[in-house]
Amino acid sequence: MITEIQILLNDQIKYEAAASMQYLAMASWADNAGFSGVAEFFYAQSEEEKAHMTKLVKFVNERGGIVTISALEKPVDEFKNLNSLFEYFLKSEIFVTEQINKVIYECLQHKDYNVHNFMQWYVTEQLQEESTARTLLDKLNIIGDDKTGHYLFDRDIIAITAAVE
Ligand code: OFO
Repeated sequence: MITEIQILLNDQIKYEAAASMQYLAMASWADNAGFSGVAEFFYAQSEEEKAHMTKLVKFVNERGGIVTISALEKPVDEFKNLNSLFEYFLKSEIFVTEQINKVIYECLQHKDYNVHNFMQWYVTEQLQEESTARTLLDKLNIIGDDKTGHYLFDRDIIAITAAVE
């Protein structure tokens, strides 16, 4: 495996792991704040990111590359309210998309069409996750500070998410 690509894929493994831990922290925040629907949403997101990480680890190993598991920074675990929680979600997803674009760019530079092809799955996934994050944030912006609105958002988040996907 081309060294530059291997470095980027190992970075990506770290970003997916960091996203998993970040969403776990967000799930826990929501759980504590009494938003059980939002908590379930982020527990599930955390599991998804872990699966994305493992998929990359397996791919690098299958291709004869060397996987490096990096230490992670402590995730952000304090949020002012639901809006700031979902703003952070969107910000995290945008960051991951940018990193995936870097991998894709590098694959094209090195004509590594195998990794390029593998990464298309992540491109599609990011598109969907960013769209989910934007839809949920739009809804929260409409709700504003209304407590009843937050209650209903928490109750309906799984249904809203299913509608986006
Ligand atoms: Fe790994 O899917 Fe988003 O970040």
